[in-house]
Amino acid sequence: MSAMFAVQFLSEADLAGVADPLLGVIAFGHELPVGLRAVRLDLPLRSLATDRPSCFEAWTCTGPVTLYEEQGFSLAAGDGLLFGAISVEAGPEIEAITRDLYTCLFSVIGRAGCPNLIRLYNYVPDITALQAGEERYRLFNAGRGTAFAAAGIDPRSAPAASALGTGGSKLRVYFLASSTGSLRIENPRQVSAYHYPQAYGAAPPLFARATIADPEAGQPVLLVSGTASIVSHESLHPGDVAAQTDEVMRNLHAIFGECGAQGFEMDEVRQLKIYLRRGLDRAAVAERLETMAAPDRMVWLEADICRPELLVEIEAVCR
Ligand code: 3EB
Repeated sequence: MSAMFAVQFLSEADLAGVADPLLGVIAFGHELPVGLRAVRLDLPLRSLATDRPSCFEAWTCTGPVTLYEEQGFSLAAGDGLLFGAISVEAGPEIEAITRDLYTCLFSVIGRAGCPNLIRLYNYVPDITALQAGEERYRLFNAGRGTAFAAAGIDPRSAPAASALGTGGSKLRVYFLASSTGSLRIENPRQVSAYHYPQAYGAAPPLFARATIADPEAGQPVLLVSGTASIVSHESLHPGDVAAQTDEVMRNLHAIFGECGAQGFEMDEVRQLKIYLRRGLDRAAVAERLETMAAPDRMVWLEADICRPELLVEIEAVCR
């Protein structure tokens, strides 16, 4: 049985009427509706979509869903899929907290029979602040790396991911995993994250540029990682949000171009999440995106990007 899932942005009214079983619902800076039977996660990020009263990210599947909790995670299992979310106080011990969180995550997905991660989302408080002389994002990477190594997981099998700053004091992570395998896509314009040089920290970030879930099935889905203005391993166009956006678009085109026979097209994007360090840049960035996706398929969020010089990061889901 191949896993079938979908993700879409919904208003509160649409969420109440959604037909397929919910795995999880993510709220960006809004209160989550009461009585939702799903994994629920609040992300304290400022939503920049002033023209939309409420907007939630809804993950659905086709079969019945079982909700449960384990090792601090809220979990939804169904259809050979496992959706999970966790929030933990981060504090100064961000490296150890991240290591322990990921160690629990690997244990939880293994016990559920869904060891194949499809997508990971990481939100780190004060992500670019210094902690005892080291950037907190680098400490996060160290903790994540230790947990991957301890679980015996090959860095090249890490799934698509995002890592952004967030308000509040908690480290928030959510994920989708499956019982079946998925395909990892790299970007020929960029050094693979797990091969970044030590200049970006002793432990490299662990993620693929994209995952294709269910490449064998009739309905493959492309999940593109947070994509920034990075070529090779270097940040380009510091201080120039328009040029950074154009560079992000070139990276997205390159990633889509790697999907070969699956034939994903950028005009098929069903979900586009745009993170801006400065909310004021929205108009300048929107102009560069042109008609990449209909407005109801886009969410604009104010968030710190993991390198201080980066002003914009974009992630996408296709089909
Ligand atoms: C980059 O390409 C930009 O640490 O999980 C993007 C997606 C980024 C995921 C992560 C980091 C991560 O290096 C930052």
